[in-house]
Amino acid sequence: MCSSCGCGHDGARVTTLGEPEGHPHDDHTHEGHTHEHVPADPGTRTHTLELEVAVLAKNDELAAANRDRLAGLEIVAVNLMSSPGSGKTTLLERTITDSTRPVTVIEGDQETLFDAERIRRAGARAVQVNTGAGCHLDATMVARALDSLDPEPGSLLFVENVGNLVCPALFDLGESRKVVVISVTEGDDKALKYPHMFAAADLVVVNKTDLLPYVDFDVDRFSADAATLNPAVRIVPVSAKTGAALDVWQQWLDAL
Ligand SMILES: Nc1nc2c(ncn2[C@@H]2O[C@H](COP(=O)(O)OP(=O)(O)O)[C@@H](O)[C@H]2O)c(=O)[nH]1
Ligand SMILES: [Mg+2]
Repeated sequence: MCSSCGCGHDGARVTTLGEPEGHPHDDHTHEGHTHEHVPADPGTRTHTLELEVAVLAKNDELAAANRDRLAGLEIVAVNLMSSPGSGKTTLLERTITDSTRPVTVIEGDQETLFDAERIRRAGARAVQVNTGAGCHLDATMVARALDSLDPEPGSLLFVENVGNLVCPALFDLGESRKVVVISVTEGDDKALKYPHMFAAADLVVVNKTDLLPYVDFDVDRFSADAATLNPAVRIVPVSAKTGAALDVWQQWLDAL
């Protein structure tokens, strides 16, 4: 986790983008500390581990509160995780267009409002959480984002996590399902290299299948590796660009 990888949070920023285009609305930005700062510890490994356990336990408590809050509103929340560039935002743009339920999105990136702006252009409400030096979203950030976003009862909420196949796996956000997106340009060895992420997933989207003729990604090998880590995991190969097999993804979402 973060005290191991060295990332820190000097204060995450939550920015609410207004209504989707055609529905003008004021933007709001809130700044402040949302994450207990874990100082670099030159001392013993034991002390570092104690800090890690304490931070994760606190996060789990806050995630449980998020889960209760979302359940009370009958909102299904999907935590989307991947390396940077695997196609999470592109997949969301298509999903917003195809969804029969209202969709809202919490966008996580270290900097910029780019992805929240893309979501808004696609027709859904979004808030952007900028984590600064942080490499993942945590339950506190999601709680603050929910305060701003105020998603409607019965809607589908996506949390696009910070692009990273490591730390986001450890932080429960209070989501209903965890989805990992991997694109075929990343190599078919990634399940075994990043086992925690794939072991935690309810579903893995293998994106950019339109590029399969040009790369040596073996979908069967990848699926077999993922199954050794997580026998129950569902693998859905799609192309968010061409729309190939997105109906399978949409059906999985509809069944949640
Ligand atoms: N060829 C191809 N490119 C894609 C696909 N999905 C996304 N991309 C491209 O991959 C890049 C990163 O996509 P983005 O959605 O921003 O990824 P994110 O960082 O995971 O949100 C962009 O240039 C997209 O156009 C796909 O299915 N096929
Ligand atoms: Mg993105």
